[in-house]
Amino acid sequence: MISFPRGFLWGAATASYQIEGAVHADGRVPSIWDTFSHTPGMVADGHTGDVACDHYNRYLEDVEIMAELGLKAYRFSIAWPRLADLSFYDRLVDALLDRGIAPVATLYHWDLPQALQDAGGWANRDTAYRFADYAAAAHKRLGDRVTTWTTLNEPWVSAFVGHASGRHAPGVTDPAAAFTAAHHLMLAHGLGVRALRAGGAESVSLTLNLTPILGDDEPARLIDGLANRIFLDPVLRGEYPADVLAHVERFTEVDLDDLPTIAQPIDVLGVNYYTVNRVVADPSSGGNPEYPGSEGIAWEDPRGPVTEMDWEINPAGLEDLLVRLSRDYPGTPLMITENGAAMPDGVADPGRISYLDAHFRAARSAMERGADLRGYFVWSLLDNFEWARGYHKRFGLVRVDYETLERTPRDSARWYREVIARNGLAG
Ligand code: IFM
Repeated sequence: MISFPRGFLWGAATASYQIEGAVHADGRVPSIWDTFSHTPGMVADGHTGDVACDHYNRYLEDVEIMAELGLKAYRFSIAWPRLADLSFYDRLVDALLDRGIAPVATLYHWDLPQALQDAGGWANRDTAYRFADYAAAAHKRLGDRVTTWTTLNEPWVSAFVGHASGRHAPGVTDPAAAFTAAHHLMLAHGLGVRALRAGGAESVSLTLNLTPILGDDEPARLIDGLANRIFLDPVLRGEYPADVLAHVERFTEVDLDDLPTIAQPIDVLGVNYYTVNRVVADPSSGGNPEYPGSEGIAWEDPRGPVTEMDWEINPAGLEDLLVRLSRDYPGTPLMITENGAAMPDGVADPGRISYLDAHFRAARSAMERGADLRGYFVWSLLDNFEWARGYHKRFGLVRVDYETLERTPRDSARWYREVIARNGLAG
């Protein structure tokens, strides 16, 4: 038996636009993902989040499923476009607490109100201040019951997939805007932390998607800078790494006076881990638009088995990442806020079970090597709207039939229930 420390926080995660639906309910205003998904050609088969899993109306059933799984915590995001009426989250949080499940709230999982985008979005510095106001308001409403708050989910994706490759909303393809957005997202995080602390929040965190970059030294160093250190260092060390800053300044200027605000102490770093990337020097390569300035670097194909996203299955990458974080950024407890796999549809999902089993073991090994890991949230509780890939990619422990909206726990859900119950893995 491989056991985890007492109190290890086993959970599952979702995000507002990916599951809620009910996009016109109770005064919700449009978000950039409403606009983007309704723009022909941007999302596979024209899928949108209009209905999604209808979690907004079926949350009680979903909380019941969570209770059956024995989840200790549930990570969800609050939709900024619902700021005018947050009563849905009151109901959700109360239902979770009734069943002894700790609510873990993320304030921004990519659904920026369209009106803010119309004023410049994350490329506009003012959006960071608007975020802090929103954080304060959400905390005022829910902070008596929600003790764990995350400012942003995966700012790398918002900045670079949203503004460099344009594969995600708002669909901008401007490298300078992408670097500016990255900086403003970090400023929003810092201002948000301050606002949450001012309201008395107990535990405040940021969630980053961190991707180990393997391959030739020089290209791997550059891409690691643009994928990982560009957020880790400003937030946890109060500085841009010199190589990253020199790279950013090729495209735009950032206000370094913001760094003390960005580097507000946090209580936990959320880590979203799915895969590794492999890069090599290749003078003929035009680079990857998600990493502006990566001309001369080529991305290699994944090695070995992949998930339905074509992402290499590499649990050792998670172990190394957790050990690296605890070595390079000591003193910040870690939480895996997302890990999971898109697998072929069906209720039997042995691939997902073996993916999770291998990653749980990797996390446990990292803890033995010194990583201060406090919990693990599986992505995702439910099948959901996988952004530009629509509903084709299924990440859920629980299957969703998009015709009937019926939920069916998969084999992996039953397996996860056992893991949680014994706080460990058999054998
Ligand atoms: O579905 C996404 C989630 O919104 C953010 N992290 C990665 C997941 C899988 O792509």
